[in-house]
Amino acid sequence: MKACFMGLGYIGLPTAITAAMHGVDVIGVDINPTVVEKTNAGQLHIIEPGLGERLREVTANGKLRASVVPEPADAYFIVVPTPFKGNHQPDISYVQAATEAVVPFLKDGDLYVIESTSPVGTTELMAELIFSLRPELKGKISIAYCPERVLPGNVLYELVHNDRVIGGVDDASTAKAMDFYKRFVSGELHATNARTAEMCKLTENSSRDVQIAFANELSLICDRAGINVWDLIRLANKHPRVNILQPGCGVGGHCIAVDPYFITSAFPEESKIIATARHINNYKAEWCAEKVINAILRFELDNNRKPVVAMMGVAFKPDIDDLRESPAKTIIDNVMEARTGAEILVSEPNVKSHPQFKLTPYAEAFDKADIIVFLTAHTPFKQLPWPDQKKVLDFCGIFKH
Ligand code: SAJ
Repeated sequence: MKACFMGLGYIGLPTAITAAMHGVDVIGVDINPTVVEKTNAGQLHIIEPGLGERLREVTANGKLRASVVPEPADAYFIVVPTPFKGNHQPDISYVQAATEAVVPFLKDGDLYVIESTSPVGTTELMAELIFSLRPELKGKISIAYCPERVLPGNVLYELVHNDRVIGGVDDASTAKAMDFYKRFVSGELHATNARTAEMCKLTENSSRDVQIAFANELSLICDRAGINVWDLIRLANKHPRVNILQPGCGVGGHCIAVDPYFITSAFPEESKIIATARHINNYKAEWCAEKVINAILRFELDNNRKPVVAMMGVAFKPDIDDLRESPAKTIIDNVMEARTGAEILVSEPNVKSHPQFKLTPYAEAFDKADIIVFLTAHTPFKQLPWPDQKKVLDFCGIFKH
């Protein structure tokens, strides 16, 4: 079995490596020559625990090679980004480009699978594209959708152990795709059709977005009502059928903050809760920035000088180095743009440098600042003492009670 993975990013590379570890001959394709060079040299271009050793193994034993162009294979996997455009409309141009690149290689009996998060109907659309270019392949190849569900930081484990939902454009395609994933997935494989599988991925992340929005809405209400939201949620969760998530400074990353728009842009009339959740989670970052700006002005009025402010954490969630779509960054930007004259120190213990912000070691920022703003609940921040003499704005529950 030879498989061609189109896209060697956060999902494509670990999946390609996992398939190679399970005996598949893998050709990994990426349009970025640096990614290809590094991969062939056995060097990771992303950060993911345990993946470096596995990459070295499968490049050394020849099971995985990278290239900027596809090669003939038995199965093709589309694992490229699907961002959204300015108006929150999904951009499937990378999926289309990767599909067009493999079309000339497709032959009788091959499998074509999309893993990229995609709007409902994308797999059928790509099937139409393939058959418009290669009409003789109709009924001869298998076409399916199988979304990834892994959590960054635990990818190697989850790629193998998570259940997967697999939906073909027909039953034979579903069966053929399931046969492939059986090679390395020990979780259950659930058969469905392509549209349901596409919607399932969007539903999973939208569900989490809605639940986080509920927690964030509670945090706004509690702030007005003088109630500690962390205490409130802890107590409400003592009910056997209540399980509220944690509020934060917004929702970041490139999945939960993006995927719900794939539903709202296609079904605007029907997706009221999903759209409102997006709105609440985006608003939460603006609300946090307003709180910081107000605290700066209050400090100046009370002390007759401008404060030093520590912005603690830039990553989009705890203990990672990923800053994409981070609400913490939005908050820091908004506070800086307000030009209050306060000295703003930015700390992010998980990265060495930042293209926009000069980073200050977190212990130093904590000591120097008059106002401490916790944006990301990184573990080292939790060891810091409660600062009696300073104003603390804890948006992520470092000091929960
Ligand atoms: N967050 C909160 N409160 C919470 C939990 C999370 O504010 O109680 C925030 C985080 O701080 C972060 C954002 O939500 O800003 C997203 O973090 P996350 O840990 O919920 O999820 P991601 O984006 O790292 O990964 C998600 C996962 N999806 C689900 O849990 C339904 C993962 O399984 C998916 O594979 C991934 O999206 C993806 O690639 O789609």
